[in-house]
Amino acid sequence: MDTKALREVAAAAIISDGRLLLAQRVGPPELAGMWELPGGKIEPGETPAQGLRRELREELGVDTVIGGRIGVDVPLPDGMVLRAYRVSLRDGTPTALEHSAVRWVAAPELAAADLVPNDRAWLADLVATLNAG
Ligand code: DCM
Repeated sequence: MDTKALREVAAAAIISDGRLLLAQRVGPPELAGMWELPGGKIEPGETPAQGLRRELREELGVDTVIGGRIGVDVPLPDGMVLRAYRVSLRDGTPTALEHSAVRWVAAPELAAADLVPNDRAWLADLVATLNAG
């Protein structure tokens, strides 16, 4: 029997001045060029907030404050689960260190963006959050 806890992939809804940060994937080939909420796998021994802060430092070169959840849990293969968190910037300007580009989008551009399929599950919640701000 497999008693391992679900491995989590955490993704960041970084919102600033009414816009959301999107990052463009470099791979795998089926996702390359599509846009995602940046983040990554939480390592054993990390809380989701610790792991997500680490990933955002590595991927974007920024220091962040991790807030509450947004949107549904998205099941991934291999017993992993993808979860999104609200995030605010504490220091630094997001830079594409591991993506091909980053960009800030307001609600209309978000709705039209070529998002990775998993992240589309959060689209309505993200648009509502941007429109509320
Ligand atoms: N992933 C996703 N959406 C995100 C971040 C990650 O669908 N916003 C998926 C892609 C991979 C897995 O999570 O299947 C691990 O991410 P990565 O390849 O970036 O380590």
